[in-house]
Amino acid sequence: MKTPGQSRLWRRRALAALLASGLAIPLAVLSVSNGNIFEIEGDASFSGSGDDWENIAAARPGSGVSLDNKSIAFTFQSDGIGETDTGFTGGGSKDVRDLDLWQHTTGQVSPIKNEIGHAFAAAYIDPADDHLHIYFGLDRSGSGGDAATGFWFFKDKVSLGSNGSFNGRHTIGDILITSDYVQGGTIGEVNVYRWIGGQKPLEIVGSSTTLGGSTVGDRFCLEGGKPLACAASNSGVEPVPDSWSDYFYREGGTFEKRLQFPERTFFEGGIDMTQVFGEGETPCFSSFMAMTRTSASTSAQLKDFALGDFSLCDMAVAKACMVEPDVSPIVNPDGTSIHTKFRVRISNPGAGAINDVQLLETALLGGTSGNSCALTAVDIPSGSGTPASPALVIPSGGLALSTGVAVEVAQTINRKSYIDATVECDSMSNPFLNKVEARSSSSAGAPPDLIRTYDIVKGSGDECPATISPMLSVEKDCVGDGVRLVNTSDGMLARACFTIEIANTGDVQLNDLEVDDPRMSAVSLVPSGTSLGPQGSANDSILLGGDSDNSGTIDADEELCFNAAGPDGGVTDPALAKFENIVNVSAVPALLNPDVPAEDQLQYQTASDECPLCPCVNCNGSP
Ligand SMILES: [Ca+2]
Ligand SMILES: [Ca+2]
Ligand SMILES: [Ca+2]
Ligand SMILES: [Ca+2]
Repeated sequence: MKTPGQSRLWRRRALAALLASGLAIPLAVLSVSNGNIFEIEGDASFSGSGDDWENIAAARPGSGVSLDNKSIAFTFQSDGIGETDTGFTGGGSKDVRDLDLWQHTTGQVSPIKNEIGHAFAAAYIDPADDHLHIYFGLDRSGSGGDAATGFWFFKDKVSLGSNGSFNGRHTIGDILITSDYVQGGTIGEVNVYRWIGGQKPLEIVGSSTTLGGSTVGDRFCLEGGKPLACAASNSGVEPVPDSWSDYFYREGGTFEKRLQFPERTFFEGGIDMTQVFGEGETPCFSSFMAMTRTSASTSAQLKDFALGDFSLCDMAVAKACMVEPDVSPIVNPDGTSIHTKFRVRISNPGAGAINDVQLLETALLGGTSGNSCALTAVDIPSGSGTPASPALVIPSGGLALSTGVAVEVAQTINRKSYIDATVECDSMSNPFLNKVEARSSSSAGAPPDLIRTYDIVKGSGDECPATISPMLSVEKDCVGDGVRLVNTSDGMLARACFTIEIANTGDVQLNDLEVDDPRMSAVSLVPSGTSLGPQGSANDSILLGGDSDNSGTIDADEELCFNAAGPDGGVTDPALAKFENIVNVSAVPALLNPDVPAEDQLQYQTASDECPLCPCVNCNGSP
């Protein structure tokens, strides 16, 4: 038995010997079975020409092995085994059912021959004809008996949901490949299905039953010069590559780590997706599932599965606050709303272009919400995509957005590229917890099948609060700097008159103003509901006790006076006697700083002044 290292060495030596001998290496046909792209031959080891799973496993996090791969997208999943495994349960878990009828459970769910240890997929472009090939495979922890496999490529993002459910649904164009080992373990059956929805949701694209097939070594391919699909499983012991996550095999009761795949425990296959979808079409798969099953039939009972992201053509959307001094985020001149600029980045991390890219605001806008947003710019970096068609016209001030109404922001975004849209919002909430959705289509002109959302959530650190500076000032002044004597029906009385000036010296409107001066009035000196606009606005201050109507004279109803019943403090020397008066003012800011308790942001101010009984005579510092 060769060890893994010896096996690779042997292969490389064989290749070197072949080259040295001067024999022509036969030109590989342009097909999914082309070993110069990917080796489907029933092992996982890289032999030096095309990639193999050894290369893909090396790219998984923590592999500790440095080995390149030429894939344009890949996934390598380590599945649970034994009690930690998650597999199918329930009668609804069938290929012909949509995912809302599937169920999963965790525990020892599978017979050992169905126990998936790892599952993997990788996508390649054939440089000769630009065809998209997708390779897939799994290893299992037991052998014996037949063991059918299935591989789903989902366009939707599929993940495990709560209570045994699955998140995500089938989309037209999802692909299923099933295969079975027959006749003592040799692969003899391969079926390719496409999800088309409706009563009979699985349409057969090609199968060994209708097309026939042929076997070379451990590899079985559907018939044709460019086979639609191929599959292989190991007829002998094969090394587990060094880059692999630990492989466990169970014989009897316990799982043992092994350095070789026992025969028929390793499975791999490939499909020419361009033959399925047609030239120039890139199916935007997002998720990949490998599964074991009772047969290759679409009515088979499904056993174990391994599920992971496989972003062949994907989209992501993210939203970030743009912090620009005096621009964003700031309090608007109205003092009741904030202005925030957001950068919405829509990116395509996948392998094919995405089409008809749309942007939607999903936060509540307009009406009485106090929120409004406008698209003010779309930036498509050079080479990243093409502008919307028909062209997007953004008027000065921006293109107003309505909740849930899509705006096309780009016709295409190229693979591994992004575009930026600028959205500017005004809101009476600080911060504005804004939400956005991006939509695009895997096929130009088709309804959107990639839908991604991004919410700015409180406490996430993404919020974009404006810093509010509420400020209130109060001045109280004794009119004439002393009391005056007035003749009343009660005789001559000393009357002390004051002016009170209350000003908003901050950037935010102050509501529910209260001016309390118990000597003047038992109730607030201003009507309930009085507001002061931010500093600089027309209503940023109130004058009480003065010529508030600007008529040139202080009318009786403008005066703010009280009759002094006697000198304060029992002072008998009239020169020292004075009448003091205090005013307390409070107000509630229209906007609050998010991280400060609301009660700590209420505004309180107190002012006082004195009216002396006798005017200052010498005015040199002593009365
Ligand atoms: Ca291989
Ligand atoms: Ca190989
Ligand atoms: Ca599993
Ligand atoms: Ca498993």
